Amino acid sequence: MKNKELAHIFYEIADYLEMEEVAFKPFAYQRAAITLEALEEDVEEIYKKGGIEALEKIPGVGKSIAVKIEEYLKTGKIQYYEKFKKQLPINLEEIIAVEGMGPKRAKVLYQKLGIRNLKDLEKAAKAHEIASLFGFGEKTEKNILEGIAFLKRSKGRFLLGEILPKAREIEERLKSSKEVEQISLAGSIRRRKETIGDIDILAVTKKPQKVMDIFTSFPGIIKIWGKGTTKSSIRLKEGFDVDLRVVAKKSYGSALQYFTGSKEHNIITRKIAIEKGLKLNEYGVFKGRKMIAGWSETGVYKAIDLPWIPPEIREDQGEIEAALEGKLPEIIDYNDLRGDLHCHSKWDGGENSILEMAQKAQEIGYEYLGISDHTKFLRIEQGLNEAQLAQQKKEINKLNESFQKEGLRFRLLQGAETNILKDGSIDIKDSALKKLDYAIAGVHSSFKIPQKQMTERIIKAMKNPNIDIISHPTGRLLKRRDEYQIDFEKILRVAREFGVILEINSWPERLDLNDQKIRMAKEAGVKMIINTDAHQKDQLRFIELGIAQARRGWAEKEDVINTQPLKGLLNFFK
Ligand code: DGT
Ligand code: CA
Ligand code: CA
Repeated sequence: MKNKELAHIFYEIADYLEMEEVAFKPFAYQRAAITLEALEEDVEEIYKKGGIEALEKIPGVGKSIAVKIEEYLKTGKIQYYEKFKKQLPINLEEIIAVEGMGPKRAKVLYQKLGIRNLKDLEKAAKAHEIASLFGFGEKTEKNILEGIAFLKRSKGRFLLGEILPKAREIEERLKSSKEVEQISLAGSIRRRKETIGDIDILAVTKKPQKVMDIFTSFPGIIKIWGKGTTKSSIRLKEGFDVDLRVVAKKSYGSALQYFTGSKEHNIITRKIAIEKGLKLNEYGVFKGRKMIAGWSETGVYKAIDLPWIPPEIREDQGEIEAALEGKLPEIIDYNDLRGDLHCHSKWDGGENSILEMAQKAQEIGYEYLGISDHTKFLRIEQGLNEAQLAQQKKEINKLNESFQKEGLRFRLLQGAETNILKDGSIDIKDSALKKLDYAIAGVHSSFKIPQKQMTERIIKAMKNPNIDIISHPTGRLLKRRDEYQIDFEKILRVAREFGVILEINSWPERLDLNDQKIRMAKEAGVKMIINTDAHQKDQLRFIELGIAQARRGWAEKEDVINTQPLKGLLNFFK
């Protein structure tokens, strides 16, 4: 599927155009990129079926972008993009990955200091060559160094949301071969960790040679690290590695248990086996020379007197102790949610109308969907003011009436994602907040204030009786920005006391709260909600990433309010 590659190119074109200070156009390319990135259908299929006209029907894709998609599908290149790259021979992606660096700044730094890549940037910042440039200053220079240090810490790891679709594609491709009898993802991707080092896949086949041939001739391979009959490793052009292991059918369960990890979890399961006079490894569970388990994973756990443990919590964070005591949590299931309360519509610059968002939600099988557009403080996001919220309410009421007439068991709710200003006040009047079905508040500015001030700021918002939910409570962006400084225990106490719900945001870069904080919230008796923050209807499917995170944080169904039917949910907001 070339959707992602095209999205990547269009993002870069948008960056180049922004650099040239071209009006509007960057936005058009960005829109196209966002759509393509989330599009479920294969753009190549769309083109094959309906040609350039069909491409133009993709939201956000106009004539000139459609032509470029066609050019890419036919030639593998887009001249317009190649020209930009030639004019400005820098590693733009690498440089703007640094928090606070944008395309315009990258251009200035190239012109004034010849900075082409991250290494140059770091060298210049360390030599204090940047601070003196017009429009930069010492603070920026310091931020650049901090940003680089942060990037280095997350180097070589990929976002789950970016890698999971690809992993599934590979799995499906192998599965469709009749030689493959059994197959599963393993390693950190099966545990749904928020970032992934490499993809591990396990398969059973009678013809390992043939399966490895298929695997090592996948399109998009840029390197074959190794090829054998039990293990092969490749690198894909997206930059990540995939390991495929072939195991014997009778060892499939134990191999799956072994290669799912985590390593720390496995050390303990192996120890338990030894204490029982058994041996546990990737080939099976053995009593002396006799194999007593191995073909199924459940059987492996059972052989050492443990219940099957969901992969998401195999991190040696107390799961084995809990299992031994029969106190393993019944973690939330991927099918438990009845709706999503954090999504954006066309009203605040999102991609789809409220109706389109609602239809997608119905398709997913939700009972409700909450529209929570940005509010006025965020001008670039076209945030809504009080009057617009009132107007929007009318549209939502009308849609609900029509759903009712059609006999659909589905309701739209109106919320808003308001801004917690620096002093803790909300950018929308209480009188307007009262009229909403619920209100979300989030920090979208002044991230770098001291811990005490940030904590007080959020607490003040939580104490506003009209605020129900705090969105992405720690503000971190994976591989980009650390959490802002807060006293989380204090926030939990206030959330508990005032009945405020903390969000588990499913956006691939956010996954905020993280696993540890989810567990803390659960233990403190604080309710959570899993939302997507979708700005586009296809992004509603990010929800599985948030659910995975909730599972990793041991959250159970009752800890998460959008597992409730509509009535129960609305009770929380009263
Ligand atoms: P990643 O790829 O860094 O996101 O993390 P994993 O957990 O996928 O790690 P990876 O790919 O190195 O290995 C996959 C699994 O194989 C790992 O979760 C557990 C198992 N494994 C690998 N090496 C060892 C080892 O030395 N000892 C044990 N017990 N298990 C190992
Ligand atoms: Ca791995
Ligand atoms: Ca691996």
